[in-house]
Amino acid sequence: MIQSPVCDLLNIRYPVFQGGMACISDAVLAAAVSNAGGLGVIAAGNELPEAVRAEIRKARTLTPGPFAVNIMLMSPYAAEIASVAAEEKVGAVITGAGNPEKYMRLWLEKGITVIPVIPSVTIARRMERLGATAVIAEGGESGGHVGDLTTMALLPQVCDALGIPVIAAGGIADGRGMAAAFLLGASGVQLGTRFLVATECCVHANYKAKVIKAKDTDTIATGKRLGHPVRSLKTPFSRNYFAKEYDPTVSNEELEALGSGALSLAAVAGDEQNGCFMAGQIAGLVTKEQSAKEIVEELCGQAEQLLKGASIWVK
Ligand code: TUI
Repeated sequence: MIQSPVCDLLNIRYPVFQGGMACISDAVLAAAVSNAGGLGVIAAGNELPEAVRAEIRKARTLTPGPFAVNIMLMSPYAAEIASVAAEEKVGAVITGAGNPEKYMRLWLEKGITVIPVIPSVTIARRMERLGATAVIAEGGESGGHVGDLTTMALLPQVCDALGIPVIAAGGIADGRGMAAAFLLGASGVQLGTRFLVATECCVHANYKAKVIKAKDTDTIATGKRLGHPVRSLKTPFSRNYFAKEYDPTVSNEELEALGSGALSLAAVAGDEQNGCFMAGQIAGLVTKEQSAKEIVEELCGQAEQLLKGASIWVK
């Protein structure tokens, strides 16, 4: 059994977080992961604050376990959702795509565990100073909005710099990735791409099929020109976006407009032409749909065996 301080901190059985995927991670998926002993996460994405409140209340009817809300700080509703999370006294708040500094006191005063996603040591240090309970060090292998550093380089540097627990994200989809993250100093892992194909994940069937079919080189990071690169599967949408961002005749406003709504076209409509199918580089390792419980148990079982056997290399 793999146990870490993160399990005690959040009152969970396994130190496994489900990624808060905008448009995708709803109460049903979060509750399934929490019922499996991991930390389920509801993604607020660009949803309206009252829709997020409704998902939180729905999750409470589906699981007695703790779950988190992921607040995407680029959302125009981020401030209101920050208040909803505080009012609803969710077990934990995870933040992404920005600096949560102005909301931290509000959550901490309510006794809410605050876990920012961070892409660098500098930002990680700042979050620890502001009172973050733990951080998620997310490498650029991840799907969605990504930083520059790889998980392999970022994780040990963040672990050395901080005294609070570090959860690893980016490029992890099986027990090997989980064991490697623990050896690099992590005390938990977060997986997005693998949970995209969970039975309980509501994403369109075309999205799951694309992730299952993807191989190692099938993702691309677009949007660097706008300062917020996004990793997604190579599709007509992402190839067209990539070409346009290197075309000086295309304005930043046109690029912004091209990206808007594309994730929901993929997640809800399964639109293979115009949808943005966000997924991580590890998609090639994700080969079948499984229940959240099977995913969590298989992952932790494999990691346990690997960590137990790691001493074979030492003579
Ligand atoms: O947030 C994510 N991944 C996401 S958000 C998302 S929704 C979206 N849709 C369209 C365009 C853009 C986003 C899809 N995937 N991951 C967490 C993450 N956070 N990655 C990087 C960061 C981050 C970046 C900068 C965290 C903090 C930060 O701080 C900046 C500062 O100034 O302190």
